[in-house]
Amino acid sequence: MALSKELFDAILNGDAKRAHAATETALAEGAEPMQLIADSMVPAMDEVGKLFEAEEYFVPELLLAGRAMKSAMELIKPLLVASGQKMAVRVIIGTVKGDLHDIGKNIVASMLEGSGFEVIDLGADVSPEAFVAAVKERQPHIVCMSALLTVTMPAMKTTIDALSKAGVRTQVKVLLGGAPVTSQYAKEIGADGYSENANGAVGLVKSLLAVA
Ligand code: B12
Repeated sequence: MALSKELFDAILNGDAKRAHAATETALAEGAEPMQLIADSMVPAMDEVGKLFEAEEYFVPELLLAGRAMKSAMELIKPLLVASGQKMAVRVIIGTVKGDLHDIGKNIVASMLEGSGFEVIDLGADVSPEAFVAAVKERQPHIVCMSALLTVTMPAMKTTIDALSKAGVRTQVKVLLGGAPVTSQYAKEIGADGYSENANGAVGLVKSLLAVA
């Protein structure tokens, strides 16, 4: 049973308690954590986005849906993380400056952790300077950036430029993601890779670093 209609409805209606309970039930019934994300949670957020575009939902509804998504992730994240064995690969991840969307970034972070990578999550609204400081201090192999707004996408380029200026760009591979980002854009601004989802992010890290 992949799709939990109850979880989908709970997120769509911004009901965090119901989302938590629906997740518990679905997991107890044997649903795979990743499939719950792909078949119930992400489609629910897509629907929320459509309702926002149609001006049936407004920012408060987006916030409530985001909270419902997070309360479901509280149960799912430990399961994703537990499935991995630690590898000597360090990843820094953050949502770029000016952008507060962190749900997708959090899923990517959990999936990477679940695949055994060490993940340092800088949070949302991360300035280029903060990315540079973290790279210097933590010496990661990979830097992942997320952006959900077309107006914050340029901060990805500013961050890559800041990494170059600080002399650390060649030490790391830079991966991009987030709904408005494309592989074309990633190429244009000099990133090393792009993926449209969290599974792809794991594959990209593995292929870029040639780990099994
Ligand atoms: C929830 C939400 C919010 C919440 C965010 C809560 C939170 N903590 O994240 C709140 C209410 C804060 C919010 C605010 C705003 N939002 Co908003 N929001 C959304 C909504 C409905 C869902 C986003 C989401 O979580 N999707 C689910 C996740 C799982 O998907 P995802 O983020 O795309 O991530 C996946 C992939 O992209 C990928 N990925 C993501 N990051 C990365 C990184 C890497 C490295 C890789 C490889 C992959 C990867 O993997 C993820 C998992 O598969 C979207 C609509 C939509 N359908 O996307 C609008 C949307 C993004 N918001 C929008 C807007 C306009 C705003 C506001 C400007 C509204 C306002 N007037 O105030 C503000 C901006 C605030 C700010 N400065 O950031 C627009 C953006 C339009 C645009 N193109 O620029 C959208 C598209 C809605 C719309 N249709 O108009 N929002």
